[in-house]
Amino acid sequence: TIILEEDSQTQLLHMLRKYDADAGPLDEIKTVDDVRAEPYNLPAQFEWCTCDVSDDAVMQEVYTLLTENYVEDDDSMFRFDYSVPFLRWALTPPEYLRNWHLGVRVKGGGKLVGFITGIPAKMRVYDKSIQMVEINFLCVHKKLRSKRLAPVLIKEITRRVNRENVWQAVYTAGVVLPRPVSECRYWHRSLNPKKLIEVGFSHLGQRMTMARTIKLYKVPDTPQLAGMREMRKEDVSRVHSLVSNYLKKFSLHPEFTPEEVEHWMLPKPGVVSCWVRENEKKEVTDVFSFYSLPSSILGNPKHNLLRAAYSYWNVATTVPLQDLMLDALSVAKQQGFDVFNALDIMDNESFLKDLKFGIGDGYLQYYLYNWKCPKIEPRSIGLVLL
Ligand code: MYA
Ligand code: JJ1
Repeated sequence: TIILEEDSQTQLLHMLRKYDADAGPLDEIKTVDDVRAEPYNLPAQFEWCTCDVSDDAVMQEVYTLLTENYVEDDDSMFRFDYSVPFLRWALTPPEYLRNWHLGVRVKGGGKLVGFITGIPAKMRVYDKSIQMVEINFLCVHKKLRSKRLAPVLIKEITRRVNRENVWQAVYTAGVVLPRPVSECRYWHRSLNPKKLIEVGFSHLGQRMTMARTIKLYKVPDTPQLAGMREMRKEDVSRVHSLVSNYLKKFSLHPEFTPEEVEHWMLPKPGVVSCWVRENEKKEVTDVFSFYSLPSSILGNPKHNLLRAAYSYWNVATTVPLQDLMLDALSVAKQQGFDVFNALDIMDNESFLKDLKFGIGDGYLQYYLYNWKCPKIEPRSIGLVLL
């Protein structure tokens, strides 16, 4: 027990109240009945659709829209190429809503030209747990840009989410929009430097030859830590504890159920990899994971796909995080990835430089919708969106 003098007590109360006042919803409090029941109007040539992710033909249309029109780097050299199995995984966590997979088509069930998605997630922001939606995959066909279709997609997904009594959202974007909660940066670890240089993803360093560069980026062929193996179904409960306990120290983080950990972390070939470290007593003590998000290489005669692994949920309790992540690099290299990407969030700073990651030219801005709170440093972000 700490005993405080009266004016210290007053001061502390004042600080706590001020801290509390810095956090909360921005909009007036509404109920589901205050939210309009009908979809918003689209320009006359378009109609809304709910994209059924269990339908292969629909997924092929979503895949084509995104592969041809989704996020590119600043110099339009690369464009994200989310695979169909990846998109299915990303859109169907426990308790997902069909209704939150929103498309815009040319009237009469024509071509898919717009898309935005929401999935449910419980988020901790500082000292509050909030039921939120994670918004992702906002996309308008290149031929329909700057016609203000995006704001209509955002309004309609907001309506559909509000109708489920959810009033806060979290999302990320490469661009700066009103009020990021955090500004994070991408770092990249070359695994196949020759290809990365050939496609303009990276450049030969000064006073470096190709042979020296290849040697510089070599990683072990197999994990070096004792007891590393792929995560299995029976590890879910333990991995849930490890990840949940770890994430508590970050100001913004998801609060997973065991079912969500199973969904997001059990290995899915070509989608998500997850390895655990098991000790002699068969206890799981550490875990790393990464997901597969290739990019199309635009206009290169020799290569058309950049295979990128993205750092996901990693927890080290018995070894330095750096040693665990070296094993992640080895596994990614063995799986044929050209590059391993990570953000400067969570404890990633502790290994980025030593493991020869280099800073990228891309930023990732984190946003909260209808939630006011103090800014968060990248190292206090405990959230990775796909
Ligand atoms: S981030 C990934 C976004 N997608 C891409 O970057 C793919 C390539 N680009 C495109 O497909 C289009 O350029 C998009 C804009 C669709 C991005 N987030 O229709 P417009 C604003 C939010 O004429 P277009 C992700 O998926 C812009 O400032 N707003 O423009 C998370 C302007 O607004 P204002 C954006 O270029 C998405 C307006 O759109 C973004 O044809 C989170 C212009 O509209 C952006 N990334 O289409 C969405 N980019 O006039 C918000 C531009 O105000 C969710 N704009 O300046 C909010 C929470 C909703 C749920 C709430 C529930 C409670
Ligand atoms: O991949 C990215 N940048 C690369 C390629 C740059 C090509 C020219 N613009 C980059 N490469 C340098 C790596 C090098 C490796 C050896 C060591 C030194 C460094 O920097 C960037 C991220 O850095 N990616 C993008 O710009 C893609 C968009 C990112 C925003 C994502 C928004 C997601 C929204 C969905 O929620």
